[in-house]
Amino acid sequence: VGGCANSPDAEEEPGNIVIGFSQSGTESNWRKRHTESIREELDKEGYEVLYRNGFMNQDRQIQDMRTFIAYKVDMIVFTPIMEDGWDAVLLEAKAAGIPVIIVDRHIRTAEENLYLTHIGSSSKAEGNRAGLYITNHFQNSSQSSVKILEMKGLANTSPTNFRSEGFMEVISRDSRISIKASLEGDFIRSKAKDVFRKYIEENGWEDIDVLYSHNDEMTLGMLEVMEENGIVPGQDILIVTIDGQAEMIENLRAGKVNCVVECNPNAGWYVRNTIKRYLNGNTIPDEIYMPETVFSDKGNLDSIPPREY
Ligand code: GYE
Repeated sequence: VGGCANSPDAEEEPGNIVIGFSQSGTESNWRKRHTESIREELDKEGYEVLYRNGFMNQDRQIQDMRTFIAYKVDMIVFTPIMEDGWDAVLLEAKAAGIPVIIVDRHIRTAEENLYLTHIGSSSKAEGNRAGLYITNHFQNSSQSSVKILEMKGLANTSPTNFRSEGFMEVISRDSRISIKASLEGDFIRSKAKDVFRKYIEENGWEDIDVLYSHNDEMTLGMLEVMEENGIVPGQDILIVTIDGQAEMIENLRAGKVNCVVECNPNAGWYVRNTIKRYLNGNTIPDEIYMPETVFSDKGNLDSIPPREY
């Protein structure tokens, strides 16, 4: 009975499964929660996790994956910082017989079947939801034009591309609504703050009706700039932001932002379940989307679940 090191079942025991987890960085509270969620759930399952932080550097992330391949881990879970540039290392993993699960961001590859599945958000649906809040908000307004300032995340990443695409798809249904300027804040608070401050110095802010920001960290930086400039956030400028960090929910309740489109960082359970099902021989779907919602000043402020990030 149990505990015998030579038991033929020994290899089936979760304790023997080693997962390499390569995270893209620690740029936001959202990201920290994403990392914790995955590590917690894999620990609960008894998997051994080798964790590496790529510190927002793709070369470093590729190096981390090569380390996992050299260690002959059983599976690799990775959050690709950029969309392109992964083919070579994924081919190496494939040649080594190591299945790869991509979490959060999407990749573009020239080759087929380089990974088992993708688990994350539909960034396009998030962009759609952000657009819907705005088109609904102005539906009955007599305003003849609505000008949006878009603060984009990091270029050449799937959340940035899809959040723009989904948003455009919806706002283009109302010819009064348009994007006045798109700035790049890289998903980073200090970067968005600097870029927005410079924008205001050069262009003023009076003709901006709406801020659409691709993540909360950037929005937080921009709120500081608004305060410096005597702009009343949520009133002078309508604010729609993506993620749903605790601090942003407080701002929503305080009326400083108008709509928070949730991006769900709690991928851990889905990753754990997928690995378990795969190891048990089940077929895994190509795409696993996680549930997400919208919180806004249009009615559901009392039903926001507590946030741990
Ligand atoms: O919205 C942002 C983070 O890739 C979906 O990255 C993720 C985004 C998230 O920095 O806060």
